[in-house]
Amino acid sequence: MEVDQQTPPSKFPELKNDTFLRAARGQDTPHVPVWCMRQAGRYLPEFRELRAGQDFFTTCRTPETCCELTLQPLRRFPLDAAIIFSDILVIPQALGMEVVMLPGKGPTFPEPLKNAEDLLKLKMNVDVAMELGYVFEAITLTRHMLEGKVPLIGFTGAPWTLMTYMIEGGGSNTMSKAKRWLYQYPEASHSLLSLLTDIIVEYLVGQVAAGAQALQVFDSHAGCLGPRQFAEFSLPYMRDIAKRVKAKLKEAGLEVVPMIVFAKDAHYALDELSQSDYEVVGLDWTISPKVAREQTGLRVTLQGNMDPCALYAPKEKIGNIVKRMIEEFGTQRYIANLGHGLYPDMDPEHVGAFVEAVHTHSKNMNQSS
Ligand code: 1CP
Repeated sequence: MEVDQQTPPSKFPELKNDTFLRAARGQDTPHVPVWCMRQAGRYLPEFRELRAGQDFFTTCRTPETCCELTLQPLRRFPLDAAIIFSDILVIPQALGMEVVMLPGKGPTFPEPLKNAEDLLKLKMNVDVAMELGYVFEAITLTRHMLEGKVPLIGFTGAPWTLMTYMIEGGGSNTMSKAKRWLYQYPEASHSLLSLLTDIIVEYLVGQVAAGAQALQVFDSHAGCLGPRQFAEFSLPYMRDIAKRVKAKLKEAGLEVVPMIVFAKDAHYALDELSQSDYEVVGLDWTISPKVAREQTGLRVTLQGNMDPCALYAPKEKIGNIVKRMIEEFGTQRYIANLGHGLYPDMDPEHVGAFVEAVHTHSKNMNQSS
């Protein structure tokens, strides 16, 4: 399908299922909406087939393939939202860093940042539309091809999580190289986090202009920071992102879309996160829904948080786990999800059982209340 990039958002097909957006905005829903982090992923045979032999970041730069990968899980499961297929590491690439995907090893930076002087190697005035326009194209195309079935979520990595990859050069258990910067080069760390924040703000506004109907900020590596370091090196930037994105959307006459913050393992910051400009707070599985609700009240919608590994349970058991989870969260101001992404060895049928159980149990609970 030919898509004119100039098509104004009003020309997008009408949304048929707004359950996810209603929940995100704190409105009542007839059932609990559900989606899964990493729903477009290697656990699906059709995903592996389409990706076979193609370089990961080449895929990310091919809007037609991103669109197809985004749609694949929706053909199998009655999910209530789609998330654009892309990766958080496209931002370090836009800053001029090389990132390659090594089979069996994951994303790798051949030349990670080593010391404060290395910041000079980064591009300072990134033209976001030029460097990341391929993501915007993928979003616009996908929004059309979704035909209004469900809303499309755009996303970004949070400044701190992106900083960890840029310094560690890839995945890490301790994040000790990146954390070393916080103690040895606090000023340079703040410069890098500010630079990332500026790009992220523009990138997220661009995603909404292109057709994203909600935005999620992934601070996947928040957990290696303690409360003090999170308060200094992550939270202010996360807050700034939500505030500035919303102001810019208003200024540009674009829809002010709901925003989700997912700061994995940062339970100590739940209260503060629920008082920032995010409508939805995503939770990992290591916090009980009751405790999370007590800390956030009804200020925000909560999203999460089934242990992804619960999908290894027999299908019949998944229903019980889901039922208990919804009972604890309640059926309103709640978006069901996993506490982190799906793993490649998960059985798609079990993912289907999870999605179905959320709909069935939440409808039953709504009817009997
Ligand atoms: O070849 C492949 O298919 C590699 C697997 C893969 C996939 C499917 C990677 C490499 N990225 C993605 C897509 C992706 N990444 C999405 C797509 C949309 C969806 O969710 O369906 C999203 C939202 C991401 C975001 C992302 N990338 C995060 C944040 C979420 C999280 O998992 O915490 C992170 C940390 C990354 C980095 C990354 N990209 C890929 C891998 C294997 C990793 C993790 C590397 C590591 O830290 O070890």
